[in-house]
Amino acid sequence: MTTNRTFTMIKPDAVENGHIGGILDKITAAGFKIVAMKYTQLSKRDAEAFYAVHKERPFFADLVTFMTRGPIVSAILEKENAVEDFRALIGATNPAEAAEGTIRKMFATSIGENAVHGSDSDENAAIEGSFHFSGREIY
Ligand code: RTP
Ligand code: MG
Repeated sequence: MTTNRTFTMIKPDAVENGHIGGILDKITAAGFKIVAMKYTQLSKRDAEAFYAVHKERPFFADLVTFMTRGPIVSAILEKENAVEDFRALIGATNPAEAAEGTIRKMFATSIGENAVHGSDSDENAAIEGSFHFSGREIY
């Protein structure tokens, strides 16, 4: 297994509910190293571009409204098998279906407001990481 990277966001619901610390604890306890991190807020244009793959889906407008309504924490994480292991750590998209002990089971509210994002492939991890961070912000 090779060490690689994934990209995550702590979404506005989790920030509003005071879960930044709890989620970062779970991430670091699972062996992920934070190589970039910022506290920021997405513009409508940012969110539409970031989630462009979902633009034809019925939930797209709600997703953009949700993701722009308050600050997020975005980060690049490094670990062996990072993308797959992080998807396992966050759990299913719908927290009602997420396994016990996963971040979404512990901290998410609903299928739409589900606390965290995790990249779904190495290719998307690289695209999403460079969408949020310049080379000088990654250590
Ligand atoms: P993410 O990209 O945020 O890590 O989530 P995911 O892969 O588990 O889910 P995806 O299918 O990529 O959906 C992206 C985000 O859109 C919102 N969503 N709402 N109301 C709905 O039925 C619905 N379905 C998806 C969620 O915020 C989901 O994480
Ligand atoms: Mg996704």
